[in-house]
Amino acid sequence: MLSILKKKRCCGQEDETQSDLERIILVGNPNVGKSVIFNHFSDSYAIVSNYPGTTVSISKGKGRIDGKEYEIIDTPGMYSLLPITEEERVSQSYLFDNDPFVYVHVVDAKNIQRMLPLTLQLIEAEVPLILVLNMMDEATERGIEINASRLEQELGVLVICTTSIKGEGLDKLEEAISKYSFRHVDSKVVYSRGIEYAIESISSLIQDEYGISKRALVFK
Ligand SMILES: Nc1nc2c(ncn2[C@@H]2O[C@H](COP(=O)(O)OP(=O)(O)OP(=O)(O)O)[C@@H](O)[C@H]2O)c(=O)[nH]1
Ligand SMILES: [Mg+2]
Repeated sequence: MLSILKKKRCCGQEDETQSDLERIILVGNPNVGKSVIFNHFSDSYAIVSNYPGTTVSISKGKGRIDGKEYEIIDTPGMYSLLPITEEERVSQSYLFDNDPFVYVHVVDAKNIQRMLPLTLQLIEAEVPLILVLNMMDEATERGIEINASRLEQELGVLVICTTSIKGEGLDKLEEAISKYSFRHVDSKVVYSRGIEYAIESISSLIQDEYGISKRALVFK
């Protein structure tokens, strides 16, 4: 099960498919608008290729935000950090990759309740994160109101509302990315004393550094 886990690479160890640019990685459930956002940010030279050893395609492109160039990666949809499908395994492998600048976690605002479990897992993994509530047009049509600033306070991560097919909110997302700096956020899910004790005990046995927190690794 841990076969897809990669230890954090040490400085100087480069893989030829990686550029020196800071990377923005789009993650989230299937069909939430990740690729629409990818197409907005990435230039016309985006490359679609199969993830090594799989038939799962990954799009990589470059994009300029506030004068700075980034590599942007569009991952296949995933429901959970406990992967079942090959697509989820591939998406998850990006979570263990070396230090992306930020993960942009895109969710479908009209189905926010179904989406937030993955958000909580990403917070638990202590990865750099911006949460994008996309498809706000459809949420609004359905009379769903979301207090984004309250959600931001509760979760401790930046929350940006977008309707990506109309380009709405993408300027705010650009601004959030350009000003982003990582801030540690404690896990929002606290288990019973026994489970927390087990998490603590197992974490203390993990010596190496991975792309996600030891707490999240324990669950895997
Ligand atoms: N109404 C509305 N539709 C959107 C919005 N963003 C994306 N869509 C539509 O939602 C569908 C899915 O968008 P994609 O960008 O392909 O979604 P994805 O997250 O990349 O999906 P997977 O690659 O399957 O994981 C498309 O038909 C988009 O046109 C939005 O803000 N509002
Ligand atoms: Mg897509």
